[in-house]
Amino acid sequence: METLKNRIQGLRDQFAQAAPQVLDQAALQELRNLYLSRKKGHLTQLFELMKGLAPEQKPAAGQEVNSFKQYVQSELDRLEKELQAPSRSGPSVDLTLPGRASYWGAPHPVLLIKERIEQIFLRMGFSIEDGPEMETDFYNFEALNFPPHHPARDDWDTLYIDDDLLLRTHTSPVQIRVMEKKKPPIRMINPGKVFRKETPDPTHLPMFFQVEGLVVDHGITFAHLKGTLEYFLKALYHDSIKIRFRPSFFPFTEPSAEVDIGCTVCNGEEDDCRVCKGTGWLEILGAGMVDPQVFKNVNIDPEKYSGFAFGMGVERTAMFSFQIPDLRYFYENDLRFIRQFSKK
Ligand code: 2NM
Repeated sequence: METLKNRIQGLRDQFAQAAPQVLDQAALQELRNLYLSRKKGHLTQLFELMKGLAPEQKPAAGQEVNSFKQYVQSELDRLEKELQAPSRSGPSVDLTLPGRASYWGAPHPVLLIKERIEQIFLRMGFSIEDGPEMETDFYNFEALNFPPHHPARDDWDTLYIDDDLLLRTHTSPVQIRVMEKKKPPIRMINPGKVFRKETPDPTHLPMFFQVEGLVVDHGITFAHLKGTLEYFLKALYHDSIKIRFRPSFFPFTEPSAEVDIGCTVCNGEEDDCRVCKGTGWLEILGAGMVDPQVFKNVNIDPEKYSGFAFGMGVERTAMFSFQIPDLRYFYENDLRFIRQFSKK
């Protein structure tokens, strides 16, 4: 009796060891034969052994052998079901491999600054507008008062798709599209990607983000332009930021100005500052009063309405906010760079 019990325990252990190795139908059949085959299966042998026992031992022995047979059968059924489940048909999983660390992304610094700019103008009641990145010559140049072959076009290195289609060199075409559709008052910003035929270097990229803005209403003056941009720059940097307006030229505005802020790195105190080159000033915005010809091009009467427009490069602005020395870092997609600009 004891030998029988020991034998069963041994077989049970062997079975428990063999079961996890069963990965296909052939192995399952082999295991089934080993235990249940009528001729030489372990269970057949156990029943043979029982025959030699004293009659009074047989009932207890029968119980032992039968319960082991039930165990074997139910385990074989379970293995059969597992083999049919799809998870077993793919590559098996090696649970001893080290885990793969998941990595966290972070908001891109250009988008962080773009959103900050948007929030400030939303608070002033501006709307956010959008338009196509591929434009016609009319929207990108002609409506903005660049006549065909005019030398002013030479300042914009343009990526042409064919004679008429091009990748927009500024987001101003969005303003033309809005002015064509909507009557003033207009108070809008139009953030987006722009494209120029440039070789990347620390201060140039062939693709970058702009935020431009436009206000059109009765009686808009240069004072509105100045007040709006001063409010904006103080909100973006800080209340005591130095601001200066310099006369400039754009084909679509008259008069035009370039707007500088006091250097965010040296505050005008270092002669060899590599950001402001010792000038103490950083050029951050272009702006001006919308040229009457632009209004005529979109059927707005310049005798009744006036307006101002402005534009800035987002990467440039982010460069000054975060003190990044080279624009190319923004698009190398190095997570060690990108993670530095937000808390998460
Ligand atoms: C700038 C600077 C100055 C501008 C003007 C216009 C429009 F459509 F109203 F004529 N759009 N954008 C403008 C003016 C853009 O970016 C440096």
